[in-house]
Formats: sequence, structure tokens, C-alpha cells
Amino acid sequence: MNKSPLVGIIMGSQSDLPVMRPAAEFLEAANIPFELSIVSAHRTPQRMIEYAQSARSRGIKVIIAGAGGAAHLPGMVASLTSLPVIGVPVKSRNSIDGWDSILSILQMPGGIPVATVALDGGKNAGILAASIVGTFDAKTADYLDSYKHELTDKVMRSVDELDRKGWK
Ligand code: RP5
Repeated sequence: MNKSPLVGIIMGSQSDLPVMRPAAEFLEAANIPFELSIVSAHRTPQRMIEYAQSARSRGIKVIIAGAGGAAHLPGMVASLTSLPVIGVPVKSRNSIDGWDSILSILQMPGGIPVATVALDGGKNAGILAASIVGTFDAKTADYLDSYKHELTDKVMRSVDELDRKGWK
């Protein structure tokens, strides 16, 4: 993307990419400039601090942070910036069924919220980030409205299909 990014997507490891990629794909489809990189709270702590502290001045409006296991990245980033942070718990190899990631991201202490999406919920993180961009960008808000209408239409097509079978 050439335009300066509005959304920063970061993840603790390359192994998180399959979960985080749908966030990037949604933003790309919505024509929202984003950046995507690996920032580890434990393996690159200094890089995490620099990333979080510079994000606002670089024009980022919202950060999506994904991590698995002892998933400290979203919460630590939230503690270092006043930007909204969306946390994506990842069911990683080192995770105990995803619960450690979920609780590490969800159970933040008072004062430092992280907007936590579902386990492996990369796509919803992208949609939520787009909703934040939609608060100040009308084209993005229009895109989200169309996206939601399409979801409704899809369900109604399924309803019609079932009705045609006479299973009502
Ligand atoms: C976390 O540990 C990462 O976010 C990842 O989900 C998990 C495993 O990382 P790797 O060992 O695959 O690099 O910090």
C-alpha cells in the first residue's frame, strides 16, 4: 500500500500469520491502508515499545495485535499508547486450547482496555478496525454498511432456499 497506514497489524510470531491474514485481507478489500509486521512482547520488547510509542505520530488510528499462549503483546501495547488496541487471541502451538491466549488478552486491569475479539478472530478484528476508521471516513462507513447488507442478503437467500424445499 502506498498511502500512509491507518491501521497497524502486529503479531507475536510469523506462526500467527494465518490467523491475522484475514484482518489484512478485509482492510485491503475496504481500501483502508494498513501495515503488517511481527512484534514480539517477549522476544523483541524494545521493538514493541518503539512501535507502540511511535504509532500515533506515524498516523496510525488503531492497532490490531494478535498473540498466542502467554499473549502479552496486545495488553502491553495498550499500556504504551492511547490508540485503541484490538486484541486477537491466537490458538497457537504453545497454547492450552486457546484459553491462556484469551484470558491473557481479555482480563486486562482497570484503566488499560483491550477490545478482545474471539479466538482466532482475525477477520472480526479487521472489521472492528474498519468500524473505527468509519467514524471519520464516510467511504469506509459506506463500505461497512454494504458489507452488512450483503451478510443479511446471504442469510435471506438461505432462508428462501429452505422455504423452497417446503421445510417450513
Ligand atoms: C506467541 O507465542 C506468539 O504470538 C505465537 O502465537 C506463539 C508461538 O510462537 P512461535 O513459537 O510459533 O514463534 O508469543
